[in-house]
Amino acid sequence: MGELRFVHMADLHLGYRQYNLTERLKDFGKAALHATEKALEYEPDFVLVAGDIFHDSRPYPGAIRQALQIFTKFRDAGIPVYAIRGNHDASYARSERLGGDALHLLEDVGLITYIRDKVVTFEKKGKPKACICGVGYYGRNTEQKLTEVLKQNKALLEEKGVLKILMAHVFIEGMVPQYDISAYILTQENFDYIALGHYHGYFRDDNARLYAPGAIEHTSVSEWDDPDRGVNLVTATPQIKAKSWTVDVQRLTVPTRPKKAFEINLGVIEAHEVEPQAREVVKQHDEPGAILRGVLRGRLRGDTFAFINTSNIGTAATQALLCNITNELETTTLSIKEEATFEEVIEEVLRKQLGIKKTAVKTWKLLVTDMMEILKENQPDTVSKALERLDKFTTPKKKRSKKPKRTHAQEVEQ
Ligand SMILES: [Mn+2]
Repeated sequence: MGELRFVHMADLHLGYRQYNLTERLKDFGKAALHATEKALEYEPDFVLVAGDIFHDSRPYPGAIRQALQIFTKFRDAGIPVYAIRGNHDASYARSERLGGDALHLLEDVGLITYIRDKVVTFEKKGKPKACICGVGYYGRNTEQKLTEVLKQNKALLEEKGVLKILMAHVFIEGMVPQYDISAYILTQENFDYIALGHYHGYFRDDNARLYAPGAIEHTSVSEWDDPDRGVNLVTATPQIKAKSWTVDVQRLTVPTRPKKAFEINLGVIEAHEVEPQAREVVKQHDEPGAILRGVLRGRLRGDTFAFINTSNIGTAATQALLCNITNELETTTLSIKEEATFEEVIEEVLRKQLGIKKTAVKTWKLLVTDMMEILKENQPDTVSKALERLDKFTTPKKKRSKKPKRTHAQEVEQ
């Protein structure tokens, strides 16, 4: 009977003009086109798109043109494309109200088969049959919707020798802390391959047959630590008497624009020093065409944020496409001069930061220096020594009455 080969893609987000840059809109189209061309080399039997083809539920014609270009390539190669609705697409209700959505449009021109909460079959001469159960985005109601669809298509899904695929746009357990549906529910029906969308990273659980190829480009900085962007190429082979299928999942990666997040550690610094020092760090990270994100860290002497122009720091990257600078500097109210002694620093901290009275500072300073000395020794009994010292310091000399005095506030409450 032979095997079935298909491509699983998701979250193309066509039309996303990220950072208000047309270059980014082009990037998303380019990445999807690249994945398409790579996929075509493997001559798949069909293609799955697990939601969020478009970034907007009302895609601008420019984004629709990108989609037409991509899906025409599959149609011209005689490869059917099956797609479901993601959370970025119009909701079911809205699509009904307005006479259809952007996916209907792609279906009307014969480029995709829009699976709207139903089961469709893939049949081709000389090839095993496949059943694709597709459920659009319903968030936390996905389980309920899925149960309905499974019930209505019971007979079709129980057919023997058929490759059974479930396609959904949903967060599952293990992907994000607040997931929409448990992995257990999804795997109950013994699907041979569960094609997920919505999760923008690459996710695979071969034992549970759960797969998410991730977004085709980075849609947010939180995804940057995972440079792998691409689609899945799946080969499904029926086992003896087709009671089960083995699936082999390969990764087809797509090159994307370089992105780099870095910290600009400035230590304790005066406001006027921030810009020149940070610019030097930015220059070191500059890279042609890249998207950079620098975070300013350190402590500012005095409350002088008003003097820091973060966009001026970003301009130090002359080759990058974009360099965003986030200011996460903290302030310090300590007015210590550069050449301050250790004693002076401690005194400043005790008085200004901890609000310890001038009269008590002497005793506290003694404790701090004592403790430092003890800890410096690093002897086996260091900790007990330190605790002993601390105990002596904190135990009140006079025994106080156990019953605390009633405050005025407590009296009023009662
Ligand atoms: Mn998405």
